[in-house]
Amino acid sequence: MNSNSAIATPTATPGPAAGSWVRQDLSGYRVANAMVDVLKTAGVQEIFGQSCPTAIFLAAEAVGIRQIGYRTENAGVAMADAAARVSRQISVITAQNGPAAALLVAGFAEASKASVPILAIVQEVPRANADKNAFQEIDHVALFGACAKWVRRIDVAERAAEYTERAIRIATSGRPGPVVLLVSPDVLSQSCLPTNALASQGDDALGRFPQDRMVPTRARLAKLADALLAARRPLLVAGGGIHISDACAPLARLQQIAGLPVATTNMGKGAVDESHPLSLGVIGNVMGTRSMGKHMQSYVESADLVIFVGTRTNENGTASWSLFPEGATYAQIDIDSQEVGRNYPCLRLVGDAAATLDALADLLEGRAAAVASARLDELAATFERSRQAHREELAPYAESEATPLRPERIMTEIAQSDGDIIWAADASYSSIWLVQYVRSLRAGTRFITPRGIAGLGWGVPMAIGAKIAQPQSRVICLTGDGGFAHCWAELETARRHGLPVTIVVLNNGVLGFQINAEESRFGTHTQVCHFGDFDHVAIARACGCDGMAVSDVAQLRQALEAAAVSDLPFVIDVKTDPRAFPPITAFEAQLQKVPE
Ligand SMILES: Cc1ncc(C[n+]2csc(CCOP(=O)(O)OP(=O)(O)O)c2C)c(N)n1
Ligand SMILES: [Mg+2]
Repeated sequence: MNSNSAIATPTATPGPAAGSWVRQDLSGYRVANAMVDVLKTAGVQEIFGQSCPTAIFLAAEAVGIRQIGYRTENAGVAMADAAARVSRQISVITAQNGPAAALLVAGFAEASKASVPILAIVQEVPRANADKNAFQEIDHVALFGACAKWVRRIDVAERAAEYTERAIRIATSGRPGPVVLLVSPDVLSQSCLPTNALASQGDDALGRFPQDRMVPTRARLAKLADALLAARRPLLVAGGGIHISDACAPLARLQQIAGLPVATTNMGKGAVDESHPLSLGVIGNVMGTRSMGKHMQSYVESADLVIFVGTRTNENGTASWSLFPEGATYAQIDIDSQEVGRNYPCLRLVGDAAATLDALADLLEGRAAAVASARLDELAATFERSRQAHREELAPYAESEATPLRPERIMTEIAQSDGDIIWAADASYSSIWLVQYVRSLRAGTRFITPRGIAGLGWGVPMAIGAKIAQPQSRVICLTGDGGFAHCWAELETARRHGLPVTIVVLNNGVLGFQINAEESRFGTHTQVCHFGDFDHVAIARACGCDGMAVSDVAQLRQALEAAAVSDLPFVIDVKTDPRAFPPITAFEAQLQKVPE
């Protein structure tokens, strides 16, 4: 044996591993087909992607699943998130291994906190190259560990369909959340046998959520029903879980039967008709000057029974856990047993919000009429006085003609938009202006905001995702100028896919929240909080969209009318007062400091 032949033995050779650029044969039925067939059965109509893993998209196009080609992965995942929230159907996104996968992380964190089911199919490096510093190789399992509900790699071709179905079931059952399937191109192009079509019936069909609707025990429900009858000042706090569970109708029913005052969190906005005499509006850390919450605060602070439904009882929703009275009795309805009792010792009701509220309403039906009408008699007039006081306090701002325009006035104008509207907003002040000053006049109105983790730049892609899920609705999105800059590129995505959303940019020339947060903590702010002059309409036009720059009320009205009939995405760039900030209670002291 000479020395060369020893070197040539396969085990000793470090030379080219198979995989990366090997020509792949996709004829016949392959793993990609098996996975896509499960998606099709799960009702998936579009996949958010950038053509990778290619085998998935070739298989998807063959069965009529369209691809929405995002410009950036982080925007793509926000689109997928909003599409799932609006359609109550799992969304699917794909990404290449490495840097592309990493850009899904923030969006997955949002979806985890907001309980939104998304399936990410992430390309893995070829199996033969794993752990050799293959191109763009990172540890995806560790990467998604903190933000996904479940992560698995598909290694065996015959089990690809099974894993895909399981991923969808896990994402949509219990507390919904995002999941990841890792699969390499070599596995995707392996041959396999078609599996039998999966059962798909009714509202438990694969891909829909909530997958299962559990209810607490009768004893626990009866205990809460009794507490509700006995309470003098009950309060139900509705979180985003009401929308996830499709529980608006059961909530309205319970409110009617029990004469129950209902407030919402930012995420729960739209859960109730805010013109209902027992609706308190949005509460939490936004109960300062000119908020409805300020005028409802005395009721909240004197509640003797607080029922949380589908809310994380997080910092903002509870004003840093200071808002609700210590002496009150608490009950919490949530699908996630780990959320129940997290921050408030309570009567535990682990179950689906819609099914549990319905079961509660059933128990109270016929028993609560006297209590309900007494409460209505006592509280409706009090709440109406609070609303009146709020209207009077807000009017000078909501009706102001001053320029640069006050955001409250901008809200007055956009709230006049008619028709079936899905509202969307970016993080920062935009979502607060929106939920504070555009009223929900129908239980179930959607206000799509990234308040899971409040990432900047989600608003516009969320609007695009909402429009994809419900093209017959008008979508109006509010965003700050800072947040808009995170995602301009997706205007082109919206135009390319024929998605005429209206985007209102609050152009205050500053990172507004950042300034107020720094002023609050340090009495000063740093130099990068101010932008130079900027032309957002030019950006819109460059992307093939339309737009108008606006600096007064008359122009704003014209722009809103033009946007309503435009068949292009339309950007309204509104010069806005940089001194204005929404009623975040913690910023109250700055009202005196900065004269308006
Ligand atoms: C991805 C991300 N980066 C940074 C932040 C921190 N942040 C929160 S609000 C804000 C300022 C936002 O400015 P703009 O979008 O112009 O809205 P404005 O507050 O001026 O209305 C910043 C930097 C964040 N929440 N998310
Ligand atoms: Mg700004």
